[in-house]
Amino acid sequence: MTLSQPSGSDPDARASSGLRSDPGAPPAAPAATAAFLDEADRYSAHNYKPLPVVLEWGEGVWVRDVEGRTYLDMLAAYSALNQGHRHPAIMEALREQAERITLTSRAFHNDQMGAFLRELCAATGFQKALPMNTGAEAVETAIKMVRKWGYTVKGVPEGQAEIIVCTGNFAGRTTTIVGFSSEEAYKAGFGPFTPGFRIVPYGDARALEEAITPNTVGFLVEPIQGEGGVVVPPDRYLACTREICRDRGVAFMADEIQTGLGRTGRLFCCDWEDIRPDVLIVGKALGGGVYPVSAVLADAEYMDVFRPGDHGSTFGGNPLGAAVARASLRVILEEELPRRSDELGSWFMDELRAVASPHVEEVRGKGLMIGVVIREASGPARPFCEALMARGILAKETHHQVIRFAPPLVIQRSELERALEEIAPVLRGEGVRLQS
Ligand code: IF1
Repeated sequence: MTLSQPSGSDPDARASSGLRSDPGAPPAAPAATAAFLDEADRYSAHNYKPLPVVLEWGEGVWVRDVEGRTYLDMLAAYSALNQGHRHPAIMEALREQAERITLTSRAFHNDQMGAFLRELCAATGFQKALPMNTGAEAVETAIKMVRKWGYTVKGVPEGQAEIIVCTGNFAGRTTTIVGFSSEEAYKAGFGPFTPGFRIVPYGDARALEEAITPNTVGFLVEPIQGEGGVVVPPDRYLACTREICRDRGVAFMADEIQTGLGRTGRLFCCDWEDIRPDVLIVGKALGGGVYPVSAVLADAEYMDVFRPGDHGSTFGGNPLGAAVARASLRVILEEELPRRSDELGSWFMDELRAVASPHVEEVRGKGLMIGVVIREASGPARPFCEALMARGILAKETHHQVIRFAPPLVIQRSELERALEEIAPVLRGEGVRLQS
């Protein structure tokens, strides 16, 4: 049985549509696909090892490859597609603004940035925002802000500021950020690194307390670690560490680039413990899957350390990104994506846990940010993702053992039910080239 073509889909959709129940090891790439793979292999740096699928069309939760095969997108570009592929309201905002003006630089004002930041501050409850483009740029911006706050407000000696991060962190790929990664694979060959960072075990509030010195200016933490393997910290970890930071005059910096904007079942993952960070970092879905938009949010105590000319970027705050971000935020709020994520995610995790499989060690996550941990004895998660792909489900492994399920938050329950019909047999090992 296959699903009917997604509603309103491209009329000239070709070949087999919907999910397929034709399990088995991934077939050798068909001719059209192979040509694209060869071209990418020839001209692109080999900094990724993507699944051998070449996508040419997407709408909502569905994507289609150059062979005409349709897939359910269970990765959503690592939570940059919370609103789904080409959401109509976001595409309309993109088209309409593209007909007016797309880029001014910050040498001049534009008529979209102020409204975007006003709406973003209203949605997050912060006084001010600094718009950037990628998540890494926003993290770097937050690091510069709390360092300067440390020197000019807290009184830390110039050049001595320390920021505490956690084992298993992932905050982007710049050399400063990978410099405080606990993953050698992200660091190898890229040194020397930026000083001023300390690493403590994720989930251990006491370790944070013991690592704070008079020069500590910030604690940078993901409320759930995505790349780290969808690692949910112990209950009250965020509330405890937030309190420690308040007591010790350290900025609590929440990296919600992946967990934010509805992904975990609340607008922000910090909302689960009713905590308000000093600094909130957002990105990914803020751009609605069509444009890179990120931002740092904080109150004036922190944000006002910036003076004209001491930070910026060519595209930060551009009118096209701002118009898209306004529509992206509106969709998240008006379509109640956080509530959908919470309700569908709870149900979906229960269903995944009910799959009797000797290969699954644990199902964990919050909302529609889910990780299925494959036992070491069953080998890495990659072959399971390849078997899922053969059945029309696109998912990505992280940290070798974890299959990440994070579909667009606009997904329907019926689509998840259909997906489970293909996911369950794969989790039980059907069609999986188990590598011991
Ligand atoms: C890749 C990972 C996810 C992030 C958090 C900041 C950033 C990210 C919590 C930086 C970005 C992306 C980067 C992308 C794959 C993806 C990823 F596997 F790399 F780690 F999602 F888990 N904070 N995550 O997750 O944002 O600069 O990319 O806009 O680099 O391979 P960015």
